[in-house]
Amino acid sequence: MTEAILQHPRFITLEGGEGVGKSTALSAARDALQQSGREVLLTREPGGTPVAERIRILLLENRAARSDDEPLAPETELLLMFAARAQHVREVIRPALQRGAFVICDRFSDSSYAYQGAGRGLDPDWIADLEYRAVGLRPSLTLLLDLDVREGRARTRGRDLWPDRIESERDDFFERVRENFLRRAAAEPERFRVVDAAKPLHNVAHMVSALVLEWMDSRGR
Ligand code: Z5A
Repeated sequence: MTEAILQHPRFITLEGGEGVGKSTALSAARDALQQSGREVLLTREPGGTPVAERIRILLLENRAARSDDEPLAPETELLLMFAARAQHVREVIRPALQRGAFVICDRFSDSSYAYQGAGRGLDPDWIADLEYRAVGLRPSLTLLLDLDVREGRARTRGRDLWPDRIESERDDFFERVRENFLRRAAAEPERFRVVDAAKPLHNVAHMVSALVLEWMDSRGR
């Protein structure tokens, strides 16, 4: 079924755990792509449109901190991720690709396989079905920033007064997420490039830029 998903040649995603340095990597990827002379759109998930940003609030607000509130069921979390993604693809990503832009998205469906599939234990076949029916689009390049879980969490510790709902998970949840990302990268070496995010920030940025330029060269820019 997933063979029918369109792998768009100008669609790029960034993936990885917490604190891996996606913000710097996004800027480096954008700067490299701008050498093509085309428009480059940066966007993020969950979010990227007004409706999807409202769903993001629902997904990330730390309801456990409020005793009067009910927890979000894993199934609800997955469906909300895909509701936001369907809206984002229809309203922002597809129109940008259709007008000839490159689109770089901070997280996409691989995060759902990693967090809701491996992290929460939901069936990956269900996720594949949602990906096929509600999204129908895949990146042709995915940069996976890989880092030891504890090191990533140490980088973001203290940044937020209140960690969001997913950030509040335990280390073993994030170990499953990391392992799933790496397994997906090994299964699809043509699409994924794994970047060692333990290196200093400027090295990570340089590596991302080199990988994007190499990828553009391989497809004749
Ligand atoms: N999620 C999901 O469950 N399912 C899905 O389908 C999707 C998402 C799409 C999004 O929240 C959450 O939603 C995310 C997954 C889930 N939850 N988690 N965890 P977000 O967008 O707010 O969170 P994030 O994507 O994880 O972002 P982040 O924690 O901010 O990570 P980052 O973007 O990689 O971090 P950064 O801001 O670039 O760097 C963090 C800090 O580390 C900063 O102070 C940097 O200066 C420092 N840093 C970064 N790199 C280095 C290096 N190389 N050396 C030293 N210090 C560094």
